[in-house]
Amino acid sequence: MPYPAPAMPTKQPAKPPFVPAGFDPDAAATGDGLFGLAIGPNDARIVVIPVPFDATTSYGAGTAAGPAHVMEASKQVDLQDIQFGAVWQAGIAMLPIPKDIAALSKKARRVAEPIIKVGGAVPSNKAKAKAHAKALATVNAASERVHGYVAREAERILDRGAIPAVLGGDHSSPFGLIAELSLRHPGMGILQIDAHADLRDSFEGFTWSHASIFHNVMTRLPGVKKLVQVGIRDFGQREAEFIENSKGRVTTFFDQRMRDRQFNGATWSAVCKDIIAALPQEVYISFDIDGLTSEHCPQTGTPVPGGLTFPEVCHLLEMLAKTGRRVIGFDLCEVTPSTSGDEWNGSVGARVLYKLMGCTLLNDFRREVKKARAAR
Ligand SMILES: [Mn+2]
Repeated sequence: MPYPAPAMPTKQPAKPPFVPAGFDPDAAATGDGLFGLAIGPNDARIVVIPVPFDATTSYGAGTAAGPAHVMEASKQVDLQDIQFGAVWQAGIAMLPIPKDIAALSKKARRVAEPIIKVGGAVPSNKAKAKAHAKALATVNAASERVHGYVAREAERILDRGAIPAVLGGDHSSPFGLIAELSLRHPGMGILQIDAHADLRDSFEGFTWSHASIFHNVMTRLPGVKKLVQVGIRDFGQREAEFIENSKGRVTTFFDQRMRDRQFNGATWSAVCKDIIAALPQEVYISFDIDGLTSEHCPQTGTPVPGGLTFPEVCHLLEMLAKTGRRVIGFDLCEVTPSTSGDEWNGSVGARVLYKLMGCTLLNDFRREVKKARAAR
């Protein structure tokens, strides 16, 4: 192990922590913010941009409700973390869920549905083909509006010196954030945890499909040097070719191949070491909840057998933080409330979100301490 085993990390922040007067982290949540905290976005170290948008999900719509669902479930998460300590003390907040984006999602989805139904096939009838093209343009324009909203908010958060995150929404949600970060951190890498490669060159005609996010990222954002995919178990021929032809810019840890190594005696730690070694110093984490095994996300848009367990992901995140990698931002996407009204999907999502924050903040604090020491 390249790092010493951690002591119980009870005092994470080295800087004066944000602790509201009289706040008891062990009491039932009283604040109406994320994780029951009552801190505003202007004071938070991590600010979450909620994106209630899912115009193009192939089947099982509903991830537009993800931000509200995760927010609700987050109030039940206990705030002391065995791996990352008192993560909340750094200051965590989420922007209000934008009603206009939620309305736009509904509208775009209505327009997209007939196209999704026929798998994007262009009708042979001339008039119908024209309507089809018009519908595609409407949905693409809606997606671009979402990217604009996310990029603008990300810019504001970054200008303040805080760390931005996106809570989707479908997996197209974070494009504006990744774009903004790629301008400020050229050479950055992305750690993608996902069941799907998401490397399609548009899907069903939608330029900004959830299934195309990393095709768009890798072809449009030259500041992104590297994409490392983990848990992939659903991909097409052209996606495989894209990986092959990427000249090492995309490294994919296919779920089956990771398991094969473990079946032959490799430890999960050894696999994680290779995943992390493929990443540059500055890392963005893109977390599609369907990267986990499907019992963690029974309601997600496109569940696939296989996948990572929660402790495996936590181990990977802790190892990543302890190699000193800098996490510059992250997203969590595709969390979908169950139709029966139980909180399971949101509860898993909220816990993944807290771990992503812990992983991000661990080195953030160390850097702050270093900076403070250097200044003395
Ligand atoms: Mn995905």
